[in-house]
Amino acid sequence: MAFELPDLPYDYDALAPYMSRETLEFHHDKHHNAYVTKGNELAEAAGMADLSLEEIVKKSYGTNAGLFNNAGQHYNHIHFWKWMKKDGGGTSLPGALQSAIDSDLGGYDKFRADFINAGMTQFGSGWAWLAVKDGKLEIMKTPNGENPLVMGASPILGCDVWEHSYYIDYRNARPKYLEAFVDNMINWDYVLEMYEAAS
Ligand code: MN3
Repeated sequence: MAFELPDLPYDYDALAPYMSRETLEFHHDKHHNAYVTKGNELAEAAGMADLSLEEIVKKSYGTNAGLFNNAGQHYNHIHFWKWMKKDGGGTSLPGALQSAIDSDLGGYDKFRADFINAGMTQFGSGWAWLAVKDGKLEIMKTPNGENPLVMGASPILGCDVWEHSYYIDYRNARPKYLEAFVDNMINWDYVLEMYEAAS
């Protein structure tokens, strides 16, 4: 199944001032689009074009770095756009997620600190994650295009910490971007949807 660039689920101005139109135009229209184009070429060349995206991500991991990087980033960005919304973030979590964060991660404040810290300490490009592994929530971080799927876990929330995600709006201040992501942009309803699908 060929990769396709999805439309953003909101207007390009929707996330301002936390994430600008300019960032979304470059990040979605240029960066994500490049993963789609290159991923399709490489999936075709590898004879994997008929597999699902998740199958391609898992099958190419460790065996076809070029395909994996592009397919992984396509998967990550499809969800990344939906993990954000206008007036998102903050502490009003759906009940099921609040309970799981309380029991598995020591409560919201600890989740917030640990998630931001995962993003801050990912050296170079990569992602900070909230994932379900063996029925429990875990905070993870990965380099480049990797994600929890290749660690036997299901991602339910991810924050892109490649510089292309924040350099226009925050320059080098990655912690400020991570704080804005958690406090003002997370779409907890979509996190809940992925949590329920993973549980
Ligand atoms: Mn990106």
